[in-house]
Amino acid sequence: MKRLVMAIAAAALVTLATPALAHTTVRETNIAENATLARAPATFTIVFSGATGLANITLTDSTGCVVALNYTPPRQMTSSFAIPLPALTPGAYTLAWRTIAHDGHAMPGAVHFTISG
Ligand SMILES: [Cu+2]
Repeated sequence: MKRLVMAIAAAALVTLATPALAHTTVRETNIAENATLARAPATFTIVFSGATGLANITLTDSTGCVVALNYTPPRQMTSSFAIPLPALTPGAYTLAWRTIAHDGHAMPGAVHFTISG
């Protein structure tokens, strides 16, 4: 009986640990958080710690207006994404995304930056 209890406890621990393992973290972006840039790079690249789904990514300006991106996330999970950026006028911008982990959980992320012009 004691062995069974321990087996159940071990299984519970594995279950608890799984969500963190299933999630990925941002390893690298080519625009640093709060960066000030003379002009937008042609492409925003983001690398995750492992394969993840990208549900969506949006670019908004300082007034909250959406700046159209000519990009459709791939259907399959992958660890790096390259999103073409349009030319941007000076101002503050936010790139916000939502990834989907292997366990189906959505994870938000964002990078804020300024185009100084
Ligand atoms: Cu999860």
